Amino acid sequence: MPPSDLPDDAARVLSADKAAVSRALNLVEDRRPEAQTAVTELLAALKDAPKAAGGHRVGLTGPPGVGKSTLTSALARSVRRGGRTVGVVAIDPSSIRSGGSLLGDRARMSFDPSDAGLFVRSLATAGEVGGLAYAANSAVRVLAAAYDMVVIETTGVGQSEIDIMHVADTVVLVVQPGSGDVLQFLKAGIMEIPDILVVNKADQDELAQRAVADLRGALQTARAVGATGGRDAGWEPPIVATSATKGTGIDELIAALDGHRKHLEATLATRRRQGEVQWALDLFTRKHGEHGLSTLGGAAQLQARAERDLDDGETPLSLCEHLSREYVAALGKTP
Ligand SMILES: Nc1nc2c(ncn2[C@@H]2O[C@H](COP(=O)(O)OP(=O)(O)OP(=O)(O)O)[C@@H](O)[C@H]2O)c(=O)[nH]1
Ligand SMILES: [Mg+2]
Repeated sequence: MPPSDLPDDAARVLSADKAAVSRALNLVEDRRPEAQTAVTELLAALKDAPKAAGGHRVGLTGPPGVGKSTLTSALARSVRRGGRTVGVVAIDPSSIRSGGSLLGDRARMSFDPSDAGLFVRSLATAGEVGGLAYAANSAVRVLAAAYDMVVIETTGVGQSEIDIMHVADTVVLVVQPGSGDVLQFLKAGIMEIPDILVVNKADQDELAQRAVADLRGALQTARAVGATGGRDAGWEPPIVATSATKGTGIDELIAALDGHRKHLEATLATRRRQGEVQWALDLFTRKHGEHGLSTLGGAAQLQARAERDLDDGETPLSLCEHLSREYVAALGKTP
């Protein structure tokens, strides 16, 4: 679709107009029904954005305070120097927005505001159930239409790590030396194996090399047990030591990211499609529960249906709306 046929805002997002991207993310954050309808329309218009297909969606996750935001700043600066444009969104499940600023903002990133090829925003989700997934999915699609690389930062190991998997092509888990809990999670199969592991603060602690070795061990155990398996068998997750504050290891991280993106080339479309199916069904299930699923034929049937409908041009948000209407209609028919 040529830009002139698109709604104004979508065309502006495609041309990486910062004000338009910012407005779009304001809508994503706004949980009122009319805003959500507008997001659905916008995402439908951005669905086949030319930038999105060739771009890279990177999810950066890890425990609080390990240096994710500092690392994101360093990464974005390096990627920009290489010529690619970057959109960053930090999703903070614990914060709310007030008077335009984010209360309890944990992003703490420093960027050159005059750089047109770099966009950075925090998104509040105020701890709503499904809020992180909704915000992450929508924000990533907006940014992917405008920038070559999209980085999503989320804090926490657990649900946010699972949610981020559905939206990111590459999941990076950031830890710091001495973070034994993450090792335990990996070993016990509580956590999916990320695509890339980063040991940050490698400057601070002479134990950084030890941490890399420990992680390698935990990874081997996790893979041997095969509990969560990682997302694809043919990829050996690299472990990169970085210092976000000193800027060391950033080139290695970029090489690892580019390596993974290249590795995904053949399966990327399928991976993104699976993420969309999962998102559509998650949204529906969060609204209507197991009863919703079973009323419309069960998980397997809905999964197949979601794949077909998304191929036919639905977006995850519009599909969820259609399913909800069908569910309500079905309820009306049962005595
Ligand atoms: N020595 C050292 N300190 C670092 C490094 N990276 C980050 N820090 C410091 O660690 C603290 C937390 O950094 P953030 O980037 O805010 O960490 P975060 O993971 O984004 O934190 P949350 O978003 O709150 O989970 C700050 O004081 C940083 O200056 C590093 O490589 N070395
Ligand atoms: Mg942060």
